[in-house]
Amino acid sequence: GRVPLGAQSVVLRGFALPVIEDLLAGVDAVTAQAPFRHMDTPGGYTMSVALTNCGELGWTTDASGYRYSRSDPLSGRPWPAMPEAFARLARDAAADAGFPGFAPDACLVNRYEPGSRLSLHQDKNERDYSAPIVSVSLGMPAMFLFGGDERADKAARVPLFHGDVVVWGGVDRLRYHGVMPLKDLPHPRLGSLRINFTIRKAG
Ligand code: MD3
Ligand code: FE
Repeated sequence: GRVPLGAQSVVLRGFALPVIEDLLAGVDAVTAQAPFRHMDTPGGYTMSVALTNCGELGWTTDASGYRYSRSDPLSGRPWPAMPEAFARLARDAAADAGFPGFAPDACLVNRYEPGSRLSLHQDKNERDYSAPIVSVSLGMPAMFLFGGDERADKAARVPLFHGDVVVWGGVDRLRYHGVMPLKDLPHPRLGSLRINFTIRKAG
């Protein structure tokens, strides 16, 4: 099914299910080169979500701030290549949602355990907000929070399940969003984990 979230954002329920094993193999290939790690925020917290990246550019955070970089600060090496299955799925989903010609150069991979959460934020470190962001959810379900253009705007709660793909663009690109603390509802394929990856044009 197709569930509109905003004027230019849509949940494509189960869109990733036909290629799920290719995507999981891609996650394993990426994390073998660039393992999940808990990064520090400029505000002095350590994220409860562990992350890694693939593609030319990777999103990082430390005490000095948020940024995209070409290399993994843990290894000093370039981030692993974006698996072809990620790029193809993102292009197909973006086109389906009205954003043809999506050419991503970055993919942020988030790993949630029970209790992990992501507080309300905007994604503003990308150079060009005209490109959409495509997100893919794997494993345990999560309650996604979809707010407005200002932090104080009331946020809608949207459940996201294994295999769901969401495309955000246009007027919805800078809306506040977050993820509620994960419940422990073990998934048959991934156990007590949720993996979300977001495919982006950052540079
Ligand atoms: C709405 N990740 O990595 S994906 C993130 O489930 C992030 O891990 C969440 O927020 C997760 O930055 C949510 C959905 C998402 C991603 C980017 C957006 C929603 C968005 C950008 C603008 C508006
Ligand atoms: Fe985000």
